[in-house]
Amino acid sequence: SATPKPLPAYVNWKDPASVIVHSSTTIETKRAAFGSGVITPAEQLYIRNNLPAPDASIVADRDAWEVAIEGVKAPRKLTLRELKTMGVETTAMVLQCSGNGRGYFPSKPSGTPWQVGAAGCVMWTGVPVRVVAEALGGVVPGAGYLTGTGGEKLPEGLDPLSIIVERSVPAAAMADALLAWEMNGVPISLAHGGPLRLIVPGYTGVNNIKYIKRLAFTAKETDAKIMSHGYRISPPGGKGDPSQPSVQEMTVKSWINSPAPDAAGVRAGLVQVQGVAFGGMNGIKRVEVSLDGGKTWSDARLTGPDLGRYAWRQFVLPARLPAGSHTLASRATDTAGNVQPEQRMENAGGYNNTSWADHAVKVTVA
Ligand code: MSS
Repeated sequence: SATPKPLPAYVNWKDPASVIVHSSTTIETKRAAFGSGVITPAEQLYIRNNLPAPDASIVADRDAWEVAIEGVKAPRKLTLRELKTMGVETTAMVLQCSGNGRGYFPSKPSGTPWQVGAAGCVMWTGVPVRVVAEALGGVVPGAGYLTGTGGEKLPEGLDPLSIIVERSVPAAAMADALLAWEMNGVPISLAHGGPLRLIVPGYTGVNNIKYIKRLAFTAKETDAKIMSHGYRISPPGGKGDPSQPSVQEMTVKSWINSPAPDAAGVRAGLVQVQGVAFGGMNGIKRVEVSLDGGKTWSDARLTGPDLGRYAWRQFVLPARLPAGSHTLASRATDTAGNVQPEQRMENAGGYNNTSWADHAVKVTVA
């Protein structure tokens, strides 16, 4: 196999042994590197940047960072220093790229062929967006969307709408959204969106705008291409357009991390089959594990602390595995009764893959 690509400078603090560097802007956590703690350490967390990360100077004086709040009765710019005085909340959330699992689409959609590792469970601290809106007089009537704009410097000579990272989510998502300045208890790194990031719990990665410089309550979705044509659920072979659903709320999903596929040294006898499960907008009610490729299932036990409905849960099934090869699969059910499907939903972009069959693990036991 080819020599692994080195970590780019802005993330040279990540653990090279834990990640797969697809490119300088797409870095995945290895399946075998997800540990047994609920929270994914920053050193292992995946990276997805649609544009190169801004200059590190933007995190030199974090408290001076400004975000423009629009679509409220009294619109104005707020500094991070001011935001910190307005309120504080901490939420554990699965951050997952919309294209996580794309690598299992046989159609090989363009885009990074992520397996399971464009996801992590992360703790965010910031001020609730609804508190900020209230402090500025409340949202103007008729604003159906919450639109966030990334703070990247845009290359000159291009139509800004064709390149800007700007996304709209239904205004209802404001209920649990944060303007966050801490990740896992420390100031958010530049790579993960510091000094300030919009966090929309339960929504796919792209809706969580890094280095946010504008947060607007708007009547319409933004016309930015990343919203209008990108990240749409298009029919196989088709192109994205605004009439198609956008990637927004995540749905129930799970996968096994241990034993990892092709793990060396799995011995016949008792094996602790472990993984993670999350419901997107809902908590997890149940995880089943199959040791025979999905023919029969047993209830796994949820382990570790429950950090709320947006976090993932860990599960374990102690299993006696004889020598030979085995296909291990997991299937989660959320608190609303939604069951993780066997099949992926085919789409041109390779988004939202929750198929338990695609995520099954083949292991050889000696
Ligand atoms: N933000 C900004 N500003 N920019 C960019 O590029 N990207 C997206 C998000 N946000 C961006 C943003 C995506 S797309 C994702 S996933 C995420 O982010 C990631 O994160 P991290 O931290 O991990 O890197 Mo897909 O759906």
